[in-house]
Amino acid sequence: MKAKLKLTLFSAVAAGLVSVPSFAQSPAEKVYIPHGKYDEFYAFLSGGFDGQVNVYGLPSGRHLKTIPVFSAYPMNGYGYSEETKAMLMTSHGWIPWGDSHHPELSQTNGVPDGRWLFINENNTPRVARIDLKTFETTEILEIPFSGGNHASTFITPDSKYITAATRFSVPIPQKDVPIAEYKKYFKGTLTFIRADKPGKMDIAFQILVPGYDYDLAHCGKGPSYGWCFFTSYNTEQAHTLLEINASMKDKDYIAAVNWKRAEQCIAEGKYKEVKTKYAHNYRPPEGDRIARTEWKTSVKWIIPKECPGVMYYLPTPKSPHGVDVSPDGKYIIGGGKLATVIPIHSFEKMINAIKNKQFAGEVEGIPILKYEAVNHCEVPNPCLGPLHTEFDGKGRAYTSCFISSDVVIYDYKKCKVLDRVPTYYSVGHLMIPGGDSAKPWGKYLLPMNKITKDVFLPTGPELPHAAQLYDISGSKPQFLLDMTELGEPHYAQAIPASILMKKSLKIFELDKNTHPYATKSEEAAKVVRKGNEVHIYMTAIRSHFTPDNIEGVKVGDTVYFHVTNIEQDWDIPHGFAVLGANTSNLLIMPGETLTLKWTPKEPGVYPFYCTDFCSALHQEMQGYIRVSPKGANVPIKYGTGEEMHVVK
Ligand SMILES: [Cu+2]
Repeated sequence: MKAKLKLTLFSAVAAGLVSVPSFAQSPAEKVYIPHGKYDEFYAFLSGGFDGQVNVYGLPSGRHLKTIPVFSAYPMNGYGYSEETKAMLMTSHGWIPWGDSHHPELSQTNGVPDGRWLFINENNTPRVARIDLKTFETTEILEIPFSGGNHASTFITPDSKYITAATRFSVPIPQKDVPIAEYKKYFKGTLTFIRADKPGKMDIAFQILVPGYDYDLAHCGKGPSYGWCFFTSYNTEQAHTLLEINASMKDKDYIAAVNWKRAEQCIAEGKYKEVKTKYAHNYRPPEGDRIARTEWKTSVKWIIPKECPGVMYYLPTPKSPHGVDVSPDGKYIIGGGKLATVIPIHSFEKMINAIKNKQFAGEVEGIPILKYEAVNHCEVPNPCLGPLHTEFDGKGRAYTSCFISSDVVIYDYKKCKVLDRVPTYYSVGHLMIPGGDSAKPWGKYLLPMNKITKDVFLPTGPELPHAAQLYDISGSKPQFLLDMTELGEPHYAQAIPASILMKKSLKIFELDKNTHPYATKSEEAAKVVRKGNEVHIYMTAIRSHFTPDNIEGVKVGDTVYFHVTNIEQDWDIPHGFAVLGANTSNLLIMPGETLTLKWTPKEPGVYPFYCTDFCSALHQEMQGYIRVSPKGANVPIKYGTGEEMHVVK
């Protein structure tokens, strides 16, 4: 009888008639992706101090790709090739490193749509756009009048704007002043960047604000559409020993910015056009795919006093870090690093408080609203060191807690703690797929931790950063996986694979390659001397370069290898490296042209080769370039497998 019952239950489960409680599957089964199947989500984790974005599959936790953004990347030559160098240009010169922080997917109606991923750079203030067809960085915009760009790149639900803000206030405009005169000279800026026009990313306006530290942001949606919220700390305006001096006050502020009102002020001419210089770098995703820098020369400043209604301060305990808006747009949650409660503000109460002028004061023309007038509730005894909050779309908020190393789960309307899960250890950001959008997909929770000891095999003084994957689809969160991370992720985003997979580009069409040095057939390959420059129009196809023998280069020449991969098959890149090149290799995708600049110093014969194992005869994919002494009369000669063409 027992056996029969088992069989019947089994058949019912198999037929999908009975839903299996999520615990029926072991954690290992839930993260195992059998051969031939794919992960359910793409997850984009910032690389922190590596300046990149790292892409993982969820739930497997497999690393799929590193997308170079603010740092040069030897793996594929990003930042080194002639076509990508300009991406790293700034008003401080060429900067091949960055500190990437908060990735944000583009949205339509508040829902991630898979067009682009944005991410900010903290150290040299910049924002970037990644095209999710190619998983390549296509655009980087520098932010002037900023001393570190942290509260970025949070997006409006229509992708119209992404945010930026000064983390460190500085003299604005910069000037030589005593640091002790912080209160007199130091200011902050909140920046709104037009983001929905690829290739035309631009600063719409900056709001000049008091000299606090502006930390994180999130924009309103639904009823709070038209507003963005920024946390600030150091309202004490300390300039030294901030760990004590910026922790004096019980409350700092969340700045609520009415960007619709800012747009009105711009339209009415209530702004100041300020001269400056900053870089806008754009690499078109098709055509010649050559990055170029355009120098921008001014921004529009809004002074809050001159644009009343543009912003308000919401007192928030204590040194708040994250600010997160619930999926319905009605609640604004502050994560006060030093607070004993999690304050939840109500957007509706905020609007009423503004209407009824329930002000507790004013700073530089910015009204400070009364805490009691805007606060919906305080979550009591949540955890220690609350930082960031994500949402599962089912009325629950998840806040990471650095000091107590856990994630607290609560009903944000009733302000009632429901559960908590441990992290190993000292969690910073956390991510739920779609967890900061209007419609979270929920399902998984990924706390990202700062300290890892005891989790992985020791690797000397430095350990990889770690994340824990939880299944949150059931009534209790279930621990699934310890994941290693690259760099130090600050925040992440995830989107169902089904949205991105279908638009993922497989090759660049050779016909549409408009690079001026593209070589579309082996017959077209050639070597051209222009004074001291030698341009090599080269093709790569399994398993040879054309030309693979080159002579007539002299010491004192600058050689440009313009290599076109003329393959038109998916997943057949060729690489290119030449002895003595002091930058990087190139990794050239099918249909693409990339250029390596090479300056030989001594006469000799130098080998070059394909760096990407492309076929059984990949090791044979090599060639030689002869370099003669300065003033030698060796003519330009080139060829592959036949008599050399001589250029007379
Ligand atoms: Cu090859």
